[in-house]
Amino acid sequence: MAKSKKIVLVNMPDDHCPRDWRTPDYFKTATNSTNYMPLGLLSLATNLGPGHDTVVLDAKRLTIEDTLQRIEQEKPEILGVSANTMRAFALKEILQKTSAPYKIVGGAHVFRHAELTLRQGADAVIVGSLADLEFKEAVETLPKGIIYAKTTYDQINFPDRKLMDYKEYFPKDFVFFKTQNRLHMLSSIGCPQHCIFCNNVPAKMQRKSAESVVDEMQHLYSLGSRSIHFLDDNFNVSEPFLHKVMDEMDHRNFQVEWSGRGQIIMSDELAKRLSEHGFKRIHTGIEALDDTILNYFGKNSSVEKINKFCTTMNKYNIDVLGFFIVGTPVETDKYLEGLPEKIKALGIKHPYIQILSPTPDSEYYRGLLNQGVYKTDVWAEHLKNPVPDFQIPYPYSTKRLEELGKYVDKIEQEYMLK
Ligand code: B12
Repeated sequence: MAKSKKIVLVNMPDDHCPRDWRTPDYFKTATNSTNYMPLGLLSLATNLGPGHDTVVLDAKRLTIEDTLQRIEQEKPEILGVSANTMRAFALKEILQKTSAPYKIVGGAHVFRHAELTLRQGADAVIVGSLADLEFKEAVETLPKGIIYAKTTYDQINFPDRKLMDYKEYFPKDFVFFKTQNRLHMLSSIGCPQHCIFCNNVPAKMQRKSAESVVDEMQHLYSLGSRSIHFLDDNFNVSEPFLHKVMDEMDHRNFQVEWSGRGQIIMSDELAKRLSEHGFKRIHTGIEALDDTILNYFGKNSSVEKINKFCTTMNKYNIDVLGFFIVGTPVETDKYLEGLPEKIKALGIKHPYIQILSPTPDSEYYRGLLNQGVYKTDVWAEHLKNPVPDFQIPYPYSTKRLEELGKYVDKIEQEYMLK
């Protein structure tokens, strides 16, 4: 029998992360509203199984200093770090200021920055959308360098929420809507869309089996959750899949309130059945109500499709939380002026408006670089030598950024005070 090891699995603190102007101010104050459980770390811990002393440390709300201290207190033999590119400074600090003899990194960041992560102090990185089997193996063999993961959903168990104090994640503050003990899960990974502002990793779509999806829903229900959110990249790409999930719910006579993050294409038939199965809300990237802007984003969408979608959702009482993006070079003042009324006319209950931001590795950022708006690759420089509170210069005028900030807050407040 292999020797039991002390393992700490940690994600990235938000502390000193790059400033981005995407999130509306009022939303930032409601810190608990996006307090999701760290499913990647929980998945690794679940599939590692017993036999090791594993600690899952959710560092999102900690300072970097506190995170370093907590890691050091645990004295791990293996430190597993989950990283995304917007937290490059925290990642570098953790890699360089902790004393664990073996450090391994996974998550979205290493898809494109594996070598860099090794140079910054990792012993190994695992590249892949699911990496549970490779991690389990690495705990025994302590490999060095880059490992490409091939784990698939049918080889692993869903994350066991009981490995953490899950009640801590029941929402305490509510921004848009109130739910009872809402917890989240994923039924799939990947998205077939190629929107220019997204820095998603190039993942082939993978879905869990319908049985496993309902098993996970029932796991959350058994813990007291009465509202389950599917936080997939795009949960409703496959209608036959969702029908299978609902067949399984029927088969087990299982009912719960649920919601999902998906796209604006949905048949009347699916919407009707979802609504009959307790589905209450869809979170979806509408982005714009103008075909020129939608084309600019590379969205497979149009105002006509959005109208049809909203009509269907309203017909079946499914609330729409619509993400919008303003600040493209192709939008006009007239468009911005008319946008709030158009949102209302569509019956969109919760608009979430963000300002277009050149996130690292996105097509939008690369375009700005090619056009010479940025004279040097500012993200590459930051990732190489990350600094605290990094702020990428706004690609257009600062005055424009201020105007957009006021515009977004005004609309959001009107909606919030409603
Ligand atoms: C849910 C989610 C969130 C949630 C919850 C995060 C949490 N508590 O875990 C919230 C809303 C808080 C969030 C916040 C952010 N997110 Co987010 N998020 C996601 C989302 C949709 C799903 C992640 C997930 O749970 N997957 C399911 C689990 C089981 O898989 P996983 O986490 O990927 O983990 C597996 C593998 O990646 C790997 N792995 C992961 N970590 C590790 C560590 C080790 C040691 C090993 C070996 C393997 C390994 O093994 C895991 C198990 O198989 C992804 C999109 C996606 N499909 O990945 C974006 C995504 C990861 N997020 C992203 C971003 C940009 C952010 C923010 C920076 C946004 C912002 N501007 O603030 C913040 C960062 C917060 C932080 N402190 O780190 C980007 C990252 C892009 C990039 N290239 O780095 C993604 C890809 C979305 C996107 N398209 O832009 N996010």
